[in-house]
Amino acid sequence: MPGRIRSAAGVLLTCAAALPAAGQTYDLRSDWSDSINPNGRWSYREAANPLPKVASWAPGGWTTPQPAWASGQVPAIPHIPAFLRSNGTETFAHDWITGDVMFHTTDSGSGPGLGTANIAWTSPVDGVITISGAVWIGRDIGRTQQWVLRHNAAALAQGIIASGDVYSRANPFTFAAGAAVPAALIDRAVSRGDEIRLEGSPVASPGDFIAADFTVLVCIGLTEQPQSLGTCPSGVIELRAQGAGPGMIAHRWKRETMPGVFVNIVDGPTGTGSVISGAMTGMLRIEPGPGGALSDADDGNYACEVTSACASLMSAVAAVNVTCAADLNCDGLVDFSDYLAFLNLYDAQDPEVDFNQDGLVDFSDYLEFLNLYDSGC
Ligand SMILES: [Ca+2]
Ligand SMILES: [Ca+2]
Ligand SMILES: [Ca+2]
Repeated sequence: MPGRIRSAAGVLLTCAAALPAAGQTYDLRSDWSDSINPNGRWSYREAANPLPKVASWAPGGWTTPQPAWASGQVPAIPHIPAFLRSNGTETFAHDWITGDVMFHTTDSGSGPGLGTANIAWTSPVDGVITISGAVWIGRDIGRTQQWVLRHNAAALAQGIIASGDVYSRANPFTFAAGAAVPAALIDRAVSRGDEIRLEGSPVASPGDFIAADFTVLVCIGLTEQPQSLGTCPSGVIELRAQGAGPGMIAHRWKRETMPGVFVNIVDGPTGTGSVISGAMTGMLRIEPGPGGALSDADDGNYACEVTSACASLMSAVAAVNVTCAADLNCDGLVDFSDYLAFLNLYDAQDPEVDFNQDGLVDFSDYLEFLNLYDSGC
């Protein structure tokens, strides 16, 4: 069921030509990998450095070693920071259960101290996300820790977790409770490549284990944006956009008819020599119709509105320019390479350069070409 509209230019649509969406909930716990880091959108790091795998990591009192992303093997220095998803074999007192994710913060006494331990999620979309999660002290031996949730450099939420505080696995310190503006975690705009990052570090004491839940829901986004392009009258215009989010994803291509006004495109002949297809899919195609061609009538700004079960979003705007017959190599530009192409075709008496269509390739075609060439189409 379509929900909120995410763009001033957007008009919410129901659309029959919907595609199934990939899973768009990213959960630190269920996405966890003991085999690769970065792991899809997640990485387990010290500062910007993803940590290597240590197959059998086990601090004192931890009877059964288990896999970790860590600076090194215990008891060697360094062995911290370390990130793990518990296999449930720890024998010291702790406040996590099998399957929970926890990390030991940077501690220069046991590690290189290269920076803050952090779990980063990197956005695959330009779009809108909702962030949720919580932290608590995973092991309480009196070491106070602080945590910060960031979007790139900006702090969204933060807090202190300490011995004897109210926080525990049963009552964790939620991101929302530590947020300066809790609503900023909901329907938050992100760009592809942005990081949402949970950082943990010691406060005037050694590092220790912070246990964490961390989930990012992509409400609506675009993993692919349409790109501006130019082509010649015999060419084909292909614009791509790929929506992402929960539920079925609908794609709806639009064209700007007045500044800022985008109107739905429909499949079929345009009436100016071209034919449109894919107007309700991830790829819009405009090509010459039977006996026709692309023309300046196809020039313009195009965009795709994508709609998930959660919201709608307008893509970036792609500018399309159809050139003229002087663009002989059909790359959307009229330049010296077209001039050379003309000379070759002229020498070969190729009918493609019979610009005045009199059945001959001669000097008058050269003059026609020069006129088009000088105009730049
Ligand atoms: Ca044009
Ligand atoms: Ca060209
Ligand atoms: Ca001619």
